[in-house]
Amino acid sequence: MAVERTLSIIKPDATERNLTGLIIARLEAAGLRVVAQKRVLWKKKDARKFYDVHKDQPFFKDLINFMTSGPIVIQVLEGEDAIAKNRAVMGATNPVDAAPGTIRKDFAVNLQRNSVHGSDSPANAKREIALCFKKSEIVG
Ligand code: IDP
Ligand code: MG
Repeated sequence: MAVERTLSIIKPDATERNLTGLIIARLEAAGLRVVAQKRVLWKKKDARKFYDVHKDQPFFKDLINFMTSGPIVIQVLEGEDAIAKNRAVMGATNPVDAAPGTIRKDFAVNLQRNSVHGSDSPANAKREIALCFKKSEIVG
């Protein structure tokens, strides 16, 4: 294991329900450290660029509408094995399949409104962090 960085997003369904602090507490309790953070409202073009990998999926348009429907909190998380650790704390994409005690099991509304995003690989973590933050905005 090595110290890694991963990109996390607290999605509009969670900011709307004022769950930002509860979700960050879960991440910190798991040993992840917030080394960059901002609350923003994405334009459609921002969301399309971020989720470009899903552009051919049937859910793409709905996903873009959802991710631009309200404020999001974007973070860089740092820690041992941070990419896999964050995915474990998040739980499965569909909350119906998520393990007990995970963020998605406890907070997600449904498959789309599933409260959090987390990078799924070192290559995607690097791409997503570079897309969302300047180097000078990340303070470890
Ligand atoms: P992940 O967020 O667990 O990595 P992805 O497959 O990368 O899941 O999908 C990105 C996001 O798109 C999901 O978190 C969810 O918000 C949404 N999504 C994924 N699959 C579906 C679907 O079948 N219907 C509606 N929304 C979906
Ligand atoms: Mg994904």
